[in-house]
Amino acid sequence: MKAIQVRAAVLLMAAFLLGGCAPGGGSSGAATSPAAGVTAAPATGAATATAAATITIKNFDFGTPVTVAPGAVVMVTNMDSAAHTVTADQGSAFDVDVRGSGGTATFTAPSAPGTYPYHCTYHPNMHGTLTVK
Ligand SMILES: [Cu+2]
Repeated sequence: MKAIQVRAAVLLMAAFLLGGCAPGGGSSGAATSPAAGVTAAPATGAATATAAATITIKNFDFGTPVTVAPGAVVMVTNMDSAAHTVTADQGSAFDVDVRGSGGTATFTAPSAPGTYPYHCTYHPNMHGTLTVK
């Protein structure tokens, strides 16, 4: 009886250790998809204005430059406590105000391919670039 219990415990531990190996393999898989937050994944399902890309503002920085298709919906997430804007440097290609502390906003990317520098109207030292192609 005792021996069986010990054996079961050993098997459980072995299973745990084997299971423990899985995250190691998983982490190498994760390394292949660091751009997941930025890529324009072909959206399936959820038809309602699914964002093609997300700009995440953090520490007064617009983060990784984003590339989207013409007219794509771009989501902006603001992780700072301060409010920010995503405002095209030239013309009125896009201009959204994003509340702080996890606030979000969306805007539609220009339909003309090109590189669109933008800034924050509250913090003129903040700059980013949106690429449309
Ligand atoms: Cu700002």
